[in-house]
Amino acid sequence: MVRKGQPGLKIEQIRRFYRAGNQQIQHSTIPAFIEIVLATNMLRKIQPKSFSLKYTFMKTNIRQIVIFGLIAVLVLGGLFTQLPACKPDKPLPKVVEQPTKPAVPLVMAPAFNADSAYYFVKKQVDFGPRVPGTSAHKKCAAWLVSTFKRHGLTVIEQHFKAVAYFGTLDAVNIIAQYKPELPNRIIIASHWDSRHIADKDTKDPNKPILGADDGASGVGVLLELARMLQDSGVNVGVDLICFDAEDLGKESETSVVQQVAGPNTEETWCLGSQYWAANLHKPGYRAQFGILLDMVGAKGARFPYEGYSTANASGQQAAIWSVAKELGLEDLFPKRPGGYITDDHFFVMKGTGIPMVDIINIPNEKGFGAYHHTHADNMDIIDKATLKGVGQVVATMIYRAAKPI
Ligand code: 1BN
Ligand code: ZN
Repeated sequence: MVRKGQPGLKIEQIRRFYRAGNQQIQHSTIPAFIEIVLATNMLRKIQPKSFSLKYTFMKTNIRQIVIFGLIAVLVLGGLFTQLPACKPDKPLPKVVEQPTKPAVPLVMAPAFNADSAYYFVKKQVDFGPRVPGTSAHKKCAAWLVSTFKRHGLTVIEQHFKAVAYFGTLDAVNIIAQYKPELPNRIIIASHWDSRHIADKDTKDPNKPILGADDGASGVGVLLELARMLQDSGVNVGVDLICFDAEDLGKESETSVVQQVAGPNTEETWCLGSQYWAANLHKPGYRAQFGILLDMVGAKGARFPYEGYSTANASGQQAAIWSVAKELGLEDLFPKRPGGYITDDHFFVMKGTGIPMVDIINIPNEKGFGAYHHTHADNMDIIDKATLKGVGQVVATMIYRAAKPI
């Protein structure tokens, strides 16, 4: 019990008094200097308002005088040691400010090289339309396999028959594995085929398209990631999967960007990912999560939240968009819903339960860009800045999925 006017108060007693006065001061929040101020305040505070200074002084015993004196010496001493620094003729010591470090530093990936990614996109387009069953398709597959191998990856070619709505075609999924021995794995995927028709074009709608964005852009990013990974030593298994026969589907009567998931022709699309999900390249294969890249290189691209990803891989989607924000890419990756797209990630999630996020260009509420499934999908619409933004975000996700060694 602390009584007012009690001589020789200890700090703990003062604290108790403050608590009793409902001031809720915690021990850990009181540094030594404040203790002294508190003590001085307390000594002042404990004097009844009606007492004169003289009267109070007379009542104070020697112990109080000693304590008061000590406090005065400490406070004034502290002040005087600071004062010389304020003299104009004495130069201030150079203060080197230390940046405040976060408790756990965030892992950053090396710079993603968009010039190199662009070169890889162009190389694919130079083969011509890569429609399953054609010679351009075969030649491009051989080049993809040799390029991944050249970058030190272990490649599996998964050949299958793609049963399209208009016939059966030879197709191949290409799985390029970085550190195939590691159990902790992630998938970065894209489709590598291009559409057999330009069904949204007024000119030559029955001819196949080059698919610079719709096909080659995603694979261009995968190839550059392979080049980055080869000497990185980054401690996570990465499967760079090029799905075939994604774009042989039958266009439905409704919008391609369905605002609600609906019935129809969805299983005529994404034949490669459907095959892979039913015939995993390794029995019992698992991955932490996957990222699908589809149309990731066009000028003016926007990557909003794709609906199936939000519904089934919301945590991973939020993580990707938060990396984008951290990298100053919130314009490219707006946090708005973009509708539901029946893309390869849909079949991967349906068949394996591995959460997978689709990064896909949906530039406005009308849906895909005007070039989509037309002959305008050529190198003219490819923008290195878009490749760079997507590549840097995905590279960061890979580096952050790695376990510290
Ligand atoms: C994406 C790009 N897709 C094809 N080219 C997949 C898709 C399938 C999109 C059906 C909409 C509907
Ligand atoms: Zn397409």
